[in-house]
Amino acid sequence: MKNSMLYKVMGLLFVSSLFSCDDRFDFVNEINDPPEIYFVGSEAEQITDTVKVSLKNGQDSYSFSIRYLDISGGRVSSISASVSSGTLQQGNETINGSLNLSELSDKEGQIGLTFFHDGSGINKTYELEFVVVDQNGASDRIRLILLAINNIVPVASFVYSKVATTSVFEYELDASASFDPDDYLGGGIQVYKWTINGTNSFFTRDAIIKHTFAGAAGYEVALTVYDNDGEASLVSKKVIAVTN
Ligand SMILES: [Ca+2]
Repeated sequence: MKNSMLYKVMGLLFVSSLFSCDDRFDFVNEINDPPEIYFVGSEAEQITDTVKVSLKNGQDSYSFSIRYLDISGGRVSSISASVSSGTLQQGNETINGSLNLSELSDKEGQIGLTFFHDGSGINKTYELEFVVVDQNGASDRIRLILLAINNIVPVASFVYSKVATTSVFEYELDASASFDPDDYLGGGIQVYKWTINGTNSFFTRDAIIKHTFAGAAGYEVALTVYDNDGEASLVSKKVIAVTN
């Protein structure tokens, strides 16, 4: 028994002596692919987006997910996060340098994160960097750049024309001239709210719709548009003289 153990130790020493430390390091690196980390929904190593400095509750944060994997048979040993300022949370826990991988697979996983700006005002840039390291020390990194902005409310505008294909009272309402002034920062119109004569309201996703009025008369058509922050425009109103 003792001899068998001795042979094993000697064998290990013999195999080890075939490789210098540097050789072993090179050998490991040759067979080891580095781990990967990326933003869910984007293959880019760096993405730029905006975080709203809004007075509205629940809109002062930026939620995103990152995904990591190490498919070369190794395992991810750590994911670190550095944040220029503001607060990063994983669930309800504030991240201080290291993301919690304890409940996740060490080969691959997805982590939901939320960033809160520090409230110091608009036009401030936040930089977040995430580095994944595998058990052999190989790494990958991604960056998130967030510009703090205030939401700008959208602007409602529409024109109308008679189409009269299914009814003589059928009109086209075209709100495609409506816009969100902060579309260059990711803003956009999501919903169009039409109100006929102050009472009959309906919502559409499309900017251009067909509407059939009840008969020949004057109708007040009011349009309100909502942007992707849920904020409403001022109302745009027109009176349409519907004819036979
Ligand atoms: Ca907007």
